Order: sequence, then C-alpha cells, then structure tokens
Amino acid sequence: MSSHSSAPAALHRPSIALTIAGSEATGGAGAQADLKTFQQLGVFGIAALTCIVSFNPKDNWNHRFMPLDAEVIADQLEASFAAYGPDDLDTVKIGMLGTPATIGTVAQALQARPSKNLVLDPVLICKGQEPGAALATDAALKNQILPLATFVTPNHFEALSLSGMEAIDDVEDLKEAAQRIYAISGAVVLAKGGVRLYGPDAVDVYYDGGTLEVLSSAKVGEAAVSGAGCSLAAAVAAELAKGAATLDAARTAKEFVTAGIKARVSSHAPFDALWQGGVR
Ligand code: PXL
Repeated sequence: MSSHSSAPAALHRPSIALTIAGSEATGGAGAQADLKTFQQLGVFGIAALTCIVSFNPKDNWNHRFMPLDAEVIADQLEASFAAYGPDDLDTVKIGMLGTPATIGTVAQALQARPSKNLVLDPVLICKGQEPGAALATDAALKNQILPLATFVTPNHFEALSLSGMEAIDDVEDLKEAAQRIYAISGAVVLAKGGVRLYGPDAVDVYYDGGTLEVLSSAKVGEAAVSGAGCSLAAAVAAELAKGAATLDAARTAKEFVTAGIKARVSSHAPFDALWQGGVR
C-alpha cells in the first residue's frame, strides 16, 4: 500500500442543528426525538438538556419532572456555541424548557448569539408540574422566547393559549389562530390540529404573513402519538438548517411525521412513540 495518496476529496460537511430540550427517558419525545429526527434527515445534531422527564409507571405514567440547574444549562450552551460559530450552527430548535429560571437562562444565551433559524415548539405545560408554575412558565415563554423565534409550532392547546382564542374547533378557527400568533410573534406559524380537530384528516395550518396554507393528511388512528410534536418541529429545523424555504420545510416535516406515526412503536406505556425511521 502506498504511504502517500492524493489529497482526499473535500468532505461533505453536514448541516448542524442544536436542540435545547428535555430528556424523556422512554425515547419517544424530547431531545431523543429531536436527535433521531436530525440524524434521519442528514443533519448533525447537538443537544443541550434543560430537564429530565421520567414517566412513572407506578403512577399512571405521569411525568416526573426534574429541571437542570441554570448553570448547567448555560454551560452546555456555552460549549455548543463555542464549538460551532454562527455560520456553522445557524439553526436552533427549542423544546421543553419547563421553568421560568430555565427560560431566563436560555433567552439570555440566545440573545447573545442570535440564530438565523429559531424553531420554537412552545411546550407549555407538562403533567406533574404545579399549575401555578405552569402559568409562570407560560408567561415567561411568551415574553422572553417567543419574540426570538423565527418559526413556531403550537399544538391545539398551545394555539389556544398563544392566540387568546376561547375555542379552536375547526380549520377556520385554526387559520385564525395561526394569523393571530403570527401577528404577536412575527414568526412563521405551523399550527397543529392533530387528532384534536374533528374529521378524517390531520390538519395543520401554515402562515408566514403572506401564504396561508392548509397541510392535510389522513389521520392515522385517533390517539396522539408521543414525539409527534417534537419530531415535527425538529424536522422543520433540520430542513431549515439544510437551506430549505419555510413552506417546503413544513411540508417535508408533515410527511416525515405522518410516516413516523404509521410506523409507530408500541411499548408497555399507554401511548405509542413515533418512529423516525418510518420515512425509510
Ligand atoms: O411532547 C412534549 C414533551 C417534550 N419534551 C419532553 C417531554 C414531553 C412530553 O412528555 O417529556 C422532555
């Protein structure tokens, strides 16, 4: 074998995306779902954890929620942002933050290092948290993180909260919600109807201030699947990291999630988990 060879061809460097999210120990949701989604879509994923969620099988699979120390969160973001400059790492996805303290820490880090694409999955409450704490978390998320977002993916419950509407019962309501959320945030909105809206199709509404588009696919059963919301937002982030336009990113993400729900993984938990390999 020759000891020297011609210069290697320039390596293809993958796009990079960071998720700032919680760990969910059964692997359905949270940072685990985000990283699997990034990988499946050809993006080099990195993660900063905000909290650890462990469902409790002895208590009806309720959430046990453990926030990480603000300093530990800030340290992770410092490491990620020092390793990859703003041109290498221009896409950040935000999942569960969980407490006002965490939100403050993350907001500060993101303000110091603005991202071209900031995809916010506005996870509002987690079962197992105090309702009072959830309200404070809700307000902090709206005040400190939503203004930084370039793309936001509220589910039915979150769309009600962010839009201030009393009910979202059909696709017309969901369109109204998407437009209201755009008006307060300036972020592209992908509002998810999921299994919460009546009818044969899972309907999402995309609105970017100009284009209003209904993305629809046949419902796969009537039960919500764990990781669908996380994976949708992560897929949007992955596509944006690769340079896709926002509407194309939304369409690809919807297809990704539909395929992942069709190929869902069941377990002893009372809900199935989306399989990110479903698109294969
Ligand atoms: O699906 C919302 C979600 C996000 N992030 C974490 C979670 C959950 C729901 O369980 O545990 C860490």
